[in-house]
Amino acid sequence: MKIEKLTDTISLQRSMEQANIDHVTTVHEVISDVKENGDQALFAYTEKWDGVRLSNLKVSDEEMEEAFLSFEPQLVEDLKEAADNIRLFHEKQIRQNIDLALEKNSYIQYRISPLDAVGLYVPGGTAAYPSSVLMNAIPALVAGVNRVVIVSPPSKDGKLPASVLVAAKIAGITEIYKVGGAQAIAALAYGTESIKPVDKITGPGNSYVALAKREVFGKVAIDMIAGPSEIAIIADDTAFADEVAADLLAQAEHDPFASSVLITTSERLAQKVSDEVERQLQLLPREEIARASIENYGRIYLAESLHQAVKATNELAPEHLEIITENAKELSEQIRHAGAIFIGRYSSEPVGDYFAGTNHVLPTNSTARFSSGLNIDDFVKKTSVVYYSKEMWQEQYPKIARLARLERLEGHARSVESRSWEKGLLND
Ligand code: HSO
Ligand code: ZN
Repeated sequence: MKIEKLTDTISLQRSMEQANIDHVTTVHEVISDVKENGDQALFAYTEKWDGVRLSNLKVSDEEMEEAFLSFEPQLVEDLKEAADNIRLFHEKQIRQNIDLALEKNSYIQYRISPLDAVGLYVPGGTAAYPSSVLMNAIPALVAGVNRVVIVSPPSKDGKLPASVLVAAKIAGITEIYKVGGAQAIAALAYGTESIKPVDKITGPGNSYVALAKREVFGKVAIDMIAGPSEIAIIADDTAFADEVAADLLAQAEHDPFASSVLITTSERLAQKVSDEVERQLQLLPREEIARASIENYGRIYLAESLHQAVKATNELAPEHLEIITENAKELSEQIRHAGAIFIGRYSSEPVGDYFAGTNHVLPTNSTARFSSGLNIDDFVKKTSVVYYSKEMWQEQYPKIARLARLERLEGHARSVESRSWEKGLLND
């Protein structure tokens, strides 16, 4: 791994593939087709792109049962425990309505209510992560969303991975459709004969899915469009090189565009981690992906002090930050910008990816400066409420009328004043 001296800033900006114009056109056509032809279009695209002619999109109870029977019982237990941890942490995020009593028996309120329906996209192939099913589905259900559905592309045998079905059931979802790509996003946004539309679509996907989510945004809400995963690790002389190297590789194996950086005050650690990454790379099943990621977007930075390391990290605003230093807890308090922070040697990122209960859908590409990981607020909306009594209105309406006339909106002024008008026959 390349070792550099830490200057003031680090950038993880990766030149992502430019949105392919052909893809944009295809996605637009697919969406129009699904809007017009509903299920028929879904079946046709599934045959064309997933290589299977289905007669039914919805996953049946029998398929669900079959998935459970084929699954190792210990893994069911592990997923259940992870789900319980995620549920607990997200339940704590639930916020109370605001009810503000004003003078003269009046009040204003903020009523928080869940979205009615949410669709979760689960990618196919090796990226069909059951952990991501839990991370997306559980916050929605905890928020009180009534209908949470999953769409995911079937494999050639017309099935979805057992791990996805088992995780869905554990999370509490049973409405699952075997359809993927832009056609699935179109179905969720506009509805078809078998899939009723939803209000928000979350979950990762390939470039077609990302483009489709962008196109339907406005008709429905979407979550963030996440970039490739990132980790920054701040470590001092107390860290073990083999552990730090393993943590960097855990991120690198996600994606050739993933980025893993170590910021350390220890020259000795820097050198050892660099050697250790190479040694461990050769033993990693996903060596090819991880090697590409490390070569292109992996760096070790030598910092003059932990203070400099913290400063650079705050500017970087990484998706994940591990702190493996002597005073890790105290140091973590100086971090203002990171999607998630992992403190100390026993809290490596996979603890959060899978199990601790915090969410693993996190802001990438320095967007942690202004945004948060997936949470309860992503699945609720707030409605403000006003109640003014007659006495309150009487006291306040001249001010409101004056403010309206300041904006030359006479109609607004008359609206508040009209309550004082002499009423004619209509009101008798
Ligand atoms: N580190 C990924 C999430 C994940 N890891 C899923 C394993 N499975 C993005 O935060
Ligand atoms: Zn991960």
